[in-house]
Amino acid sequence: MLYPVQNDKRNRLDLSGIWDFRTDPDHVGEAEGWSRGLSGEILPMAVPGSWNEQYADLFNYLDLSWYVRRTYVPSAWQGQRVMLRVGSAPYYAEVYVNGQKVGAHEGGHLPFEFDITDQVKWDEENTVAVSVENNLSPQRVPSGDMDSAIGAFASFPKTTYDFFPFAGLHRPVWLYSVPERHIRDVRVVTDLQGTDGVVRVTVHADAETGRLDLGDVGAHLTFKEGVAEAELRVLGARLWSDKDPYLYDLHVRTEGDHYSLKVGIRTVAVEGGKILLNGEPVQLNGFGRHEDFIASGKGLNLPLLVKDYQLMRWTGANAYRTSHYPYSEEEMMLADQEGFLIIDEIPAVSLNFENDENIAARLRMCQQQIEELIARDKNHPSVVMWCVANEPMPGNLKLAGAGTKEDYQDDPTAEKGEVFLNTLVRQAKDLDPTRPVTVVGLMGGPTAWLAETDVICINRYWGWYILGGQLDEARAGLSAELDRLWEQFGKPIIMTEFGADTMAGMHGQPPVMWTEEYQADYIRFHLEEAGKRDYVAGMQVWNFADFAAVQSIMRVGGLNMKGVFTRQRTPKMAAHVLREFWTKGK
Ligand code: GCB
Repeated sequence: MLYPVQNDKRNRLDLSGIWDFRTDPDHVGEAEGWSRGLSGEILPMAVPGSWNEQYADLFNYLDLSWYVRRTYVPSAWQGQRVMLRVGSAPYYAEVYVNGQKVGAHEGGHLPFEFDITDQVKWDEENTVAVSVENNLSPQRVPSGDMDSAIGAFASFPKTTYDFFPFAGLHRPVWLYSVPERHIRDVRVVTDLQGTDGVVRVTVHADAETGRLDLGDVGAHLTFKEGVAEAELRVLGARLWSDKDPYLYDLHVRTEGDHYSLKVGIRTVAVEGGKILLNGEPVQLNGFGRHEDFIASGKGLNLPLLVKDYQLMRWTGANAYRTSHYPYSEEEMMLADQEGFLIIDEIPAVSLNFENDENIAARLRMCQQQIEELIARDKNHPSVVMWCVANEPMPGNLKLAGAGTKEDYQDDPTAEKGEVFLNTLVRQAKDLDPTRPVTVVGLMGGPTAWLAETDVICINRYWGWYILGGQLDEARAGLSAELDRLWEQFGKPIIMTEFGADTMAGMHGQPPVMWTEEYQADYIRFHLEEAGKRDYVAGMQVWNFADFAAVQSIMRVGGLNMKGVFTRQRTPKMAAHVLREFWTKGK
């Protein structure tokens, strides 16, 4: 799937703005023809945006809702195929044009589109309607409405994770047009030979011939059954990296169509305890994050993106993980431009393996999400790794355990989880053999679940969920565990989460939990221990900023406060500690 562009052959019309909105808790909208227009209690609702943040009354509402907008389609588009594209609509959406259903999509955070050429009216306004619901269910990914989350983790809404399950049209809705005979897909894989960059391009198009141009290098394309391949050699290429994120413009032209995209020439590899970018060891230092902000919720918020990148750079970070779902395409493009190294994650957070019917449903959804994510993000130089699951959960978790086979010998979910996760890892490797694949492991979870991954990614809360308040003991526990994992796997280790909830403005001497001093000391000892170990290939703090959480006794004021910035983006003391470590010598 290609990101829609505006150029000499293609058109794009952004339908972002204020849409008509109405909740449909009784699910009568379809029968009553709401797809042709809403009546009754219509609310103005901003798109992109989460409805939960825009109206206090809708904060906890996750059920069916309708968005409607009217638009002309420019007459200049006649003769082209007209597409309707939705950037993200968690979780299940149905799309209508002029009252006719054109398609449906399941799963949030990834785009989907339909060819609506036959539905378009050229001389009058068209009605676009999208119904969306984000009901929590054990058969969805991520899952919810399960009884497994009890005790301290019981939350409202009843999720299996702690971020708030925002709902709505989170990314722009676009109309776009392409020539009748058009370019359907472009795949770019880059390699290095000496100082030359090799750019292999595969184009899928309804065409006989075409052309590639990248700077002053070009190639002719000859299509066979809709596919053409060519290799471009860039002599003395300027490589893409976190330090110099240089991008070339690649133009693909066929008889009737034109598509262009940015290309970063770079390689990623794993060797022993190192991750190599262009053959040189690189550290992935930064954060786990969330798409989250006041008023916009999980809605695309461009000024926030720019600000967040600037703040991450200020700390010295060069990497982050799209915890716990794919982020917007605009975010990925900014990462290409700004030189961030991304671990790109599907929405598989807190999978469990306890009910065969649910497991089968989740596996299907994870496989769909991997396919859609790789189709969407495959050409971004910033994406250096795929992550197919965050913290899959064994039935009988040994929180502070070593996660050995013996620890889990009586737990049937250990085996089921292994089969499930290995299936996902292999799928991602088959779809994209050019990038490492990982699973982010839960503290105490079975380490066997990580065996097929290329990089050992671990979330650990030494000094928070265990040994809270005891930083010296926590440091010893962390050190021993890191060395044990290195011995077991001999692969690079990234700490993809470590963090301490911290109430901004709360101070203490001695530094006790929740104070800024505690978080600063906690992060300092982690970075010190990581710095002593060559095989640690990155430290990613949980979290970049405080974020909206489900309500529970674990989360003060509805926030997870492990951010080194507040939700409003003011730094806590810990942000300065990161800056001290990560900008040293720069
Ligand atoms: C985790 C999860 C993350 C939570 C975090 C926490 O392990 O991956 O989603 O927010 O812990 O703060 O508890």
